[in-house]
Parts: sequence; C-alpha cells; structure tokens
Amino acid sequence: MRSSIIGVLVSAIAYAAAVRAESCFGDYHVLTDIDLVSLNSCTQVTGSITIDGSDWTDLTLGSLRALQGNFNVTNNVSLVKVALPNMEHITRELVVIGNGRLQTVYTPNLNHVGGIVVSKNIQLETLSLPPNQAEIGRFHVQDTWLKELPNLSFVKARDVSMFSNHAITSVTFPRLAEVEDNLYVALSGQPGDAKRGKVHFPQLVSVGEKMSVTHSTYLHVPALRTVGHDLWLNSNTMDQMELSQLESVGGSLRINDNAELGRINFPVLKSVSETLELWHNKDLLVPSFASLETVGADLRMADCHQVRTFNGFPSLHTVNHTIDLRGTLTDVNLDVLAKVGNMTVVSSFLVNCTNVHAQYDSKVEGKVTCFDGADFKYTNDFNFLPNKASTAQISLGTILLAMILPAVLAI
Ligand SMILES: *[C@@H]1O[C@H](CO)[C@@H](O)[C@H](O)[C@H]1NC(C)=O
Ligand SMILES: *[C@@H]1O[C@H](CO)[C@@H](O)[C@H](O)[C@H]1NC(C)=O
Ligand SMILES: *[C@@H]1O[C@H](CO)[C@@H](O)[C@H](O)[C@H]1NC(C)=O
Ligand SMILES: *[C@@H]1O[C@H](CO)[C@@H](O)[C@H](O)[C@H]1NC(C)=O
Ligand SMILES: *[C@@H]1O[C@H](CO)[C@@H](O)[C@H](O)[C@H]1NC(C)=O
Ligand SMILES: CC(=O)N[C@H]1CO[C@H](CO)[C@@H](O)[C@@H]1O
Repeated sequence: MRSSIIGVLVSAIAYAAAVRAESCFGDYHVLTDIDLVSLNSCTQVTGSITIDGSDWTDLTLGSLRALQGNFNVTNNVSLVKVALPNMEHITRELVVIGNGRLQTVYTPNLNHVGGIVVSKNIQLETLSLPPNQAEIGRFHVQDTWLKELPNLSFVKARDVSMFSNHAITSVTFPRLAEVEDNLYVALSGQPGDAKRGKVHFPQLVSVGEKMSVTHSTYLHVPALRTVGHDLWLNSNTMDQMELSQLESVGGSLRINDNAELGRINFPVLKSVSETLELWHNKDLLVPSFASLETVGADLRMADCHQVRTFNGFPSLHTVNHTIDLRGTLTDVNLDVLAKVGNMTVVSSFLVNCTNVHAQYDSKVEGKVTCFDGADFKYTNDFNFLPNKASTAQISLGTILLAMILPAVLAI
C-alpha cells in the first residue's frame, strides 16, 4: 500500500510537471482499483510489480512500457487474463505462478524479458514471448495448457525447464546454442500416447550442467557437443537415438527405460566422467559408442534383452570402477580394454565364462565374476536377481540402486 501511495504521489507530481513518460519509483503491489489507477499513470517502473492474491478477473496495465524489476502474478484464483499491451522491456523476470483460471498473458510488444517463470496455471493457453531476443535467464514453463511454443529466438539461456504442459506436442528452440546451467524437458503423455511429442534443439552445442529429456517420441540434438554434468535420456519412445556430435559427458550418462529404442549411436563420444548406464531398453539391439575411451565410474547394462554381443565399445580402454553387464549376452568383446576395477557378467544365455576370464582377468584390478546360463528371477520391472547370486557373493547393491533412482528425475 505504501508503495502505491508513493506511486500516486510520484505520478501526480510527474503529471504536474509534464504530460509525458512517467517514471514511477519503487515496488508496486496491485490489489485495489486505487493501486491500478496509480500504476496506470506510469510508463516506467523502477521496482517490481506484484499482483498476488487479488480478486481481478481481467487486468490491463495499458500505459506501462518498461519495468526494471519483476512482474509477478501469483495466486490470483479468479484471474483469466493479464494484458500488458504496451510493455516492451522487463529487466528481471516475468513470474506467473498459481493462477488456476488464467488463460492469457498478453504482451504483444514485449521485446525483452530477463526470465520467464510460468508454473501451475493449468488453463494458460496464450503466452507471447519476445520475437527477437537472443539471451534469457531462466525459461521455466510448467503446468500450463499451452498447445505450442511461439518461435523462440533465444540463442543462449541460463536454465531451461519444461514439464507437465499437457497440451504441448512439440518443444522446439530453433536457435538455442547454449544452456549455461540445466536443460530439462519432459513431455507428458504415456507410452503410445500421441500426446508425447518431439524435442528439437537443432543448434544446441553445449549444456553447462545437467540435461534430461523424458517422454519424447523424437529427440533432435544434432549439434550437441558437450554436457557439463549428467545427461539422462530416460522413458522416451523414440526408436533410435543418435547424438552425432556429442564428445563428452561430465557426469553420468543414463539411457534407461526407453521402451521402443532399437538403436543408440554416439559415434564421437570420447569420455563419460561418471557412470554410463543402459538399463531396461527392451528393444535395444545395437548400443554403439564407437569412440568411447574412458568411463570414470561404472559401465552398466541390464535388462536390454535383445543385446547378444556386447561389441559396441571398440575404443573403450579404461573403466575406473566396474563393468557390470547383465542380460542375454553370448559374447563380450572389449578388444582394447586395458584397465578396469572389477567386472561382472551375468547372462541367462550361454556366455562362455572361460573365455571371459581368459580375456579379462589380466585387465581387471579386482576380480571378474561371470555367470553363464544364470536363471534370472525377475521380481518386478526394476529389480532382478540371478538365482546363483548368494553363492557367488556378487554385490547387487549399486546396480539396484542405480536402477531405481533414475526412474524419476527429481528437479
Ligand atoms: C517475484 O517472484 C520471484 C520469483 O519467484 C521472487 O524471487 C521475488 O521475490 C518475487 N517478488 C518480487 C517483489 O520480486
Ligand atoms: C515458426 O516459424 C515457421 C517458419 O519460420 C512457421 O512456419 C511456423 O508457423 C512458426 N510457428 C509459430 C508457432 O509461430
Ligand atoms: C580414472 O582413472 C584415471 C587413472 O587411472 C584418472 O586419471 C582419472 O582421473 C579417473 N577418472 C575419474 C573420473 O575418476
Ligand atoms: C572391486 O571390488 C572389490 C570387492 O567388491 C572392492 O573392494 C574394490 O574397491 C573394487 N575395485 C574397484 C576399482 O571398484
Ligand atoms: C569356451 O571357450 C573355450 C575356449 O575357446 C572352449 O575350450 C570351451 O569349450 C568353451 N566352453 C563352452 C561351454 O562352450
Ligand atoms: C476471488 C478470489 O478467489 N480471490 C482469491 C485470490 O487469491 C487469494 C490467495 O490465493 C485468495 O485468498 C482469494 O480468495
């Protein structure tokens, strides 16, 4: 209220001085008609504007052109439309959270916004974004009813997160080249659901921290070269996954639970700093990592029952911890492997354990554990135990944990 009164005073003084662009100082909390009148005399506000817990259904702030702080619209249960028809520049963030009836945020002249945080507006269908802006901070769009994104101009973003937008069928950032921190995209449909959609980042070269894509039918990241920390590609329904330029993953690489995935190709990936895990990709025939030389922690594969010959890692020479392969393998061909901590091979098919020992005993610092013809017991989709496990003293702890954890990505 105080800031509103100050706003009124400032506006009045400014009006008395000249009838032109009015700069209003401080933060505004818009709750009443009086607040609105005072704000509608401003073309520019130096602070933030907050519309929180109001009874408005339709709110238009027609004179505003520039805002140096945040524009926060939060917890307005009745609000259907917010219009900022002349707003051109929001220096900080446009924050729209928890407005259950909100359908439209109308900002047709916006040409710069510091960040977008839109969440829990389950009826939101229209959001206009700056058409030519190259850089943005956060871009979080969650729990909306947007059917599509406008053509996004961003080349660089600090953080991108999109999930639970149940009407969206395609996420495309045509020009995005760099995400400084995290990139999370989750489309919402169930397996086989047409609502699952495609994810296109045609120009994306680097992600500084984590990247995760889930529930997509198609992933197009042809230029991606580096991911600074984890790369998780779980629960998608594409039939092939090719990251043709990816050279390094600075954390773990997990490709789990992709029901229809037949082919994985990472032709130039040289290193994964932590664990590389392929788990529960039931149609997977060919995991191909032609250039992969080092894995900083474990290399694991489990529950990929079409893979017979493990030969997609022809350059792999170092795995710092454990190679753990479980499934229906007949051969394990890691021809240039020079150094590995421990190695476990469990197959329900006739993998020749004599050969496995002959090939790898000398390369393993710890020990090689091999079961051929192991009779698996599947307890559920997430766990299995070979029935000889108790006598062979193999540790399933790490792999079981690794299977359960990535099923849900906590953000
Ligand atoms: C607006 O929202 C942002 C993000 O949730 C928050 O950090 C900020 O404190 C809010 N209020 C103001 C007045 O900026
Ligand atoms: C994006 O741009 C392309 C061509 O540049 C156009 O065909 C398409 O309709 C645009 N999409 C949207 C959502 O504006
Ligand atoms: C793996 O081991 C090598 C030495 O054998 C070491 O140089 C490298 O830093 C280790 N990588 C990780 C991620 O621990
Ligand atoms: C190999 O396994 C043994 C016994 O489980 C463990 O003590 C050791 O740390 C492992 N070595 C590596 C490099 O993971
Ligand atoms: C495993 O391979 C070795 C050497 O190639 C061979 O002598 C042996 O008979 C094979 N064992 C089985 C069960 O096929
Ligand atoms: C009319 C109406 O529903 N107003 C609500 C706006 O939001 C606040 C906080 O969530 C509620 O307390 C009001 O009842």
